Amino acid sequence: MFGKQHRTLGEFIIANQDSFQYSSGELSRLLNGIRLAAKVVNHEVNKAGLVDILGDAGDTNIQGEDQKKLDVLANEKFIQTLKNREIVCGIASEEEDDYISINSQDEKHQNKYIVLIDPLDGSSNIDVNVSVGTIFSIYRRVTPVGTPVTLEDFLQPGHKQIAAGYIIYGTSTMLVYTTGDGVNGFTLNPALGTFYLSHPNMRFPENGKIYSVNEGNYIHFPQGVKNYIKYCQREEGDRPYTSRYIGSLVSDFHRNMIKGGIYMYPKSSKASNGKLRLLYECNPMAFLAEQAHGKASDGRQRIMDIEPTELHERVPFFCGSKKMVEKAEEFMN
Ligand code: P6P
Repeated sequence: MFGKQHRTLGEFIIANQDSFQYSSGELSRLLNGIRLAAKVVNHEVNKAGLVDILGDAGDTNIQGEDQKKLDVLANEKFIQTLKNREIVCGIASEEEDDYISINSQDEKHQNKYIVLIDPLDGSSNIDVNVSVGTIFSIYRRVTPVGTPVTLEDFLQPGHKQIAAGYIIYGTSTMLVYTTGDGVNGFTLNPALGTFYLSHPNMRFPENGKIYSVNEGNYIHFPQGVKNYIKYCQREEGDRPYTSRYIGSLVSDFHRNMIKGGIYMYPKSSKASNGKLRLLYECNPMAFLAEQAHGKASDGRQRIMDIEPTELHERVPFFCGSKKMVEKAEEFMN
């Protein structure tokens, strides 16, 4: 085990920046900014359990500071890090009604990237000590460099992404991302504050035996979704499958990518477009899924082909092992 020296995230980013068609070092600086913010949020998430010391959200902690909800804090940390490092020209976040335009004071730093983030997905799980995650999606701006960003820069289809990834604050903290050349996973060594390449070239098994859906919504699902769920439960061939649903997209996705499986958040009579957000949940996870030889659709079309119309629009989401997503699509069409 002392033979192969695992590469650190920093070394990996530098080693791969030359192979990246837009390589100008700016994307590396952007990914390094995300790496730093991930460590800061990881620190906050991991001490969240000390409520009596930290004080619950809305209270003041023993230092007399206003205790922030962790998703608000995570949002502030990512935005602050990306602003301070003058790396991007715009940010959109689940926690912000509108996008944030960052006009560089220094004309040589006319940044060309924008970032969309879900700073702390699954944050309702924090109070019960279940893993949560951060999801990020990176595009090149489409409006002229040097001018303030517009909504058009954010409403790009997912296939225009140049990078995407997530941080999972679980039993260990991992950063998993792609720049379009496969998916690689890095595990944080908290003692050193360094991410090491632990899961090179991650791939969804083509098929799997795990399905992830909130079955509490079963009676509200379209008939095709109900039929697929009953298909998963029938004793035939390689079925019944196992049902695993954590309530954190990043955790369910991560487990399914390693073991094989499908994650579903369908539309229902309660939510006509489902719950998940296209721009900063479904598109980045779809980019990762396809780069890991999996599939991501809204039940009919490829997620990354959807032309967005609103910053916070929701879409139905079926994502994971290719053959499982295809089987689910069969039942729905
Ligand atoms: P429900 C968390 O709020 C989230 O966006 C995903 O991380 C998770 O998979 C889903 O919603 C859980 O939603 O309605 O099943 O509780």
